[in-house]
Amino acid sequence: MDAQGYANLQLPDFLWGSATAAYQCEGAWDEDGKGLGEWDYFNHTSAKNINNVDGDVSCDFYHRYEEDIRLLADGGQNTYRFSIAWSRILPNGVGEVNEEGVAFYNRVIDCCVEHGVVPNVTLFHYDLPYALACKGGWLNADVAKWFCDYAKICFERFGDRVKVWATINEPHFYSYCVNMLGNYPPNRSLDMQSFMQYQYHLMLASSLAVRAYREMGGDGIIGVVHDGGVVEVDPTAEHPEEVFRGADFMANRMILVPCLQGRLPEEMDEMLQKLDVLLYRVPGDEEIFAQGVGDYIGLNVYCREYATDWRGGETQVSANNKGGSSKKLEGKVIAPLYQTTCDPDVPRNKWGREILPRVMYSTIMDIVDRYDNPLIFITENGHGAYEDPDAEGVVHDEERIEVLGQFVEHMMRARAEGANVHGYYVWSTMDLYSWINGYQKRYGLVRIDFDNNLARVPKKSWYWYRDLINGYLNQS
Ligand code: BGP
Repeated sequence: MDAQGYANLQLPDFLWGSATAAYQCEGAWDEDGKGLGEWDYFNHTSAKNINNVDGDVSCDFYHRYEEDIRLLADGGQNTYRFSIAWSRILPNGVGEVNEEGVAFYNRVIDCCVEHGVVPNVTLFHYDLPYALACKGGWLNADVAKWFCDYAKICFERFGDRVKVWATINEPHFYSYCVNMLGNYPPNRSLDMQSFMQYQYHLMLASSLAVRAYREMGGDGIIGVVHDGGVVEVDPTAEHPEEVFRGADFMANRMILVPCLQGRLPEEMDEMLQKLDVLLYRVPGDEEIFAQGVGDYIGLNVYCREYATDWRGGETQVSANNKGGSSKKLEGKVIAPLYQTTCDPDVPRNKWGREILPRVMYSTIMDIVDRYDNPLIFITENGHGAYEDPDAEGVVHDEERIEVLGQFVEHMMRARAEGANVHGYYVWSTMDLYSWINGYQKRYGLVRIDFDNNLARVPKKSWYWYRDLINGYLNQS
């Protein structure tokens, strides 16, 4: 969708907001008819829940959504990105609708509308119903249809008020954590075959839902949210073009090409052969991809993929799930395509991720140049930290303000140069459950006191963001 297409929608010229996801904030894990989710099961039973945390209560958004949405609106934000828990709508993933689940999201959406906040709704943010996980989840050949049937229910029930939809959050990173890192359920490690099959089915499911949305006469926009990390190649690499091609295929193109161009990447078969992967596809899939082009791409911008030549080792991956107590950095070797490397001059957060705000600009411009300047929303951008409040309970998160401020400047620079960017969402609206790391790693604009009745206290960054939004709105 081009700039004129966006202008024709009845949406603010720029969406300024923040984001959450159902499992990470709702709590109420077994209330009002909700079915078991894969994360409920994993966190309650698996030894691989290494930090021994869960989302059973979390911020209790399920009961306190009004307070959270009011705070968001008071902070000048005109949009809220949240996700729907599939197992609240369909406790078994398919079949009977749980009306109490529908009623909850109706309340949330109505509350947004009452506060003049545009709801931006993600249909799947990592939380598969357990009943479907038992049937192989995203590896099952029927999963695209299951997802599409669920999506259609959401379009029907909420589409009168929801005009911005995302099908799936981070198909690439989700598949990577589930199948390669093995830190998300069902914890497969270094399973390249499943990693690729997952992405394929996730994008097929997404395209099927996009097609269904149009067939149903949906009058909003629908796209995919990608963990958009631009590939940058170490200047000392011997084969920079090959490294770029391999890393970009692995990190981006299985998602960007289907979403923005309605097909599979032309290099896919060649790459899969090198990776020794046999992808299962059926006749008719290509047509679904062709008919399921997204209206926009959502980018969750945190860091880049900093790549260099493959040095001959076996495929391996690592992540830091222990925060400050670990010396591990994020990294990977993807034999025989490339490996990531470390720039010692770039600062890192306590979980080993680079803090490099300029990647916002390069991530956006890379997509502008190579995918015909599509409509873009920055659907997440955040800074994870350990935080302590002062005596009044206020968090002085100057570091977050500094880092996010730079990210926003780089986004605005891209916009000034013609990028079709129309939205920015801070991750996260309030402190919430961080996958694997739990409640120590905080991203929120609002502090949640998990030890004191889940009290909400805006952080310094909440005030900073409110003023920043006002500043930009007054300029336009
Ligand atoms: C994104 C996810 C979010 C959120 C964020 C921070 O990949 O879409 O759900 O969790 O990353 O990640 P983490 O909490 O693991 O640091």
